[in-house]
Amino acid sequence: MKRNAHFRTMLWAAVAALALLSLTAGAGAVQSDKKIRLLDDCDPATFNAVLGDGACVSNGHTTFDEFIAELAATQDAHAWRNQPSNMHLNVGRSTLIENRGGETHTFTPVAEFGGGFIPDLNGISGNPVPAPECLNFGAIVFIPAGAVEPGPTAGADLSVGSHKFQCCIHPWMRTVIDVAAPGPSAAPAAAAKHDHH
Ligand SMILES: [Cu+2]
Repeated sequence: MKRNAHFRTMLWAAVAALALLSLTAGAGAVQSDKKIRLLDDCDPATFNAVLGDGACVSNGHTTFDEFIAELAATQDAHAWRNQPSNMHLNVGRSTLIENRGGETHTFTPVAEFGGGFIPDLNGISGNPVPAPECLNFGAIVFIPAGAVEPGPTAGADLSVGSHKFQCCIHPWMRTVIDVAAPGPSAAPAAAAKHDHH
């Protein structure tokens, strides 16, 4: 089928890029890291039949047809999601990105949410225009199933403000990280303490 061949081509490109990047999985987890989990529920038999061997390596239960049908109906495959989708991160705090699914995902910073690099999934999920960052293929970090990668650190990688991240394969998988300015909440407490006569 035409669509299947197309999926396979894109997946192969992703796997090739992954091999080039040779990421360091499972790098040292520090206790203060906040975790962001990338989740999916791919059924290996049906996903691999469409996408090729190794595309889905866990034991999920959503068949490829069910995945496509849910996307077509709701523009969202709910089991494919980032947890959390919103996070407050204090300055100095670091993150870990943990892929708990069976497919490869990305956690890519974008100026604005948009589609990823797989046109079929963009169309069916209602994200027709790719985020430019997802077309900058050499810079995309692929996180294979089961891998844990160091994520951004507030204050170092992320300035005070709001930062958007999405999967460039499944563009409805999104997280917003808000970094608050350090300190201001201490001021009212100090003022209140001073008011004692
Ligand atoms: Cu994904």
